[in-house]
Amino acid sequence: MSKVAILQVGPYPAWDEGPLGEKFTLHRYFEASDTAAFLKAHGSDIRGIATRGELGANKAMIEALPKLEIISVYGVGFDAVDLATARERGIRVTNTPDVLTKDVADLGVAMMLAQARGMTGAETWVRGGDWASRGLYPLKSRVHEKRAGVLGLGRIGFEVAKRLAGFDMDIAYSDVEPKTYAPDWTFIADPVTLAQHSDFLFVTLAASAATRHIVGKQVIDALGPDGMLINISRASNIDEQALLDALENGRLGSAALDVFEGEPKINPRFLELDNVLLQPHHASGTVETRKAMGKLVYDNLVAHFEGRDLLTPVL
Ligand code: 8YV
Repeated sequence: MSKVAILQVGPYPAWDEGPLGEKFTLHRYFEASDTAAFLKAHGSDIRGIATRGELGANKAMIEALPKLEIISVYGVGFDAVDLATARERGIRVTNTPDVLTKDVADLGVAMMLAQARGMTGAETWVRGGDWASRGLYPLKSRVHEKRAGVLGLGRIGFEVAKRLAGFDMDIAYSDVEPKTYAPDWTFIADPVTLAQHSDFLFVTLAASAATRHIVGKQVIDALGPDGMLINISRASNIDEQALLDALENGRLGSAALDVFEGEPKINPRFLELDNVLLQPHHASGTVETRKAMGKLVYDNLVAHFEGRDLLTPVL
């Protein structure tokens, strides 16, 4: 029996590509120089998409695949998948929740600490010889016992807040409603008020059309010249132009960012700033988590084509 054809939208580590390639015929979209011609050539056979969180599957891609049955996302975020088109066509969608939650939270907290204590600059201070020639590194502000705001207390936000509690921080959060699982933290419905009440504001919202630019000029100004914004969700949750303006003119103290509009080609204005910590969208990037994510992508595809229940369905 011939293998089911899958459109592979982005690369995976070898330990995922191996089993996927044995089980399915993989069409490697990301290696095509003319993607439209590629879809035209292979589109009529393809029954599944294996994609990554940030790459998703847009309307044009889904529409080019008349036999498409399932989209399996390597990532918890499925905002880049055109869910409306998938729903209309009865196409199933899966993601990789839970397995990455703690790694994403770990990186968010690490970014806060690294940025607050100036660790990137401190490393350069040592390596560049400034320690020996200029002496002590400039003093930074502390993190413990400060006020943290968590915008979106879902799985990842909850794990961030749990970690911040270990630093004796005063924790508040925004969400659509107060969470019964967060009795010790202050619920503040309005993001602007949350920002006013925060020294460090974490953005941990699942991105959607409704949350686009939820962190805009008002939230940024409320966080203020001594505040720090940490984004481990999606770039679309923040108005990036407003963020850049505020970082450039000191209306916002600093930022630590793992996600960017148009990544990996980020706005060059970020590179000119010394009050921002830049990370290459790697919050889920540990071997352990990526292996678990790859296994879920594979297991969901196999379950679907063997007629079994999906493990982590979105649709
Ligand atoms: C990426 C993510 O998917 O989980 C998500 O939504 O954005 C990440 O885990 C990861 O970079 C793999 O592409």
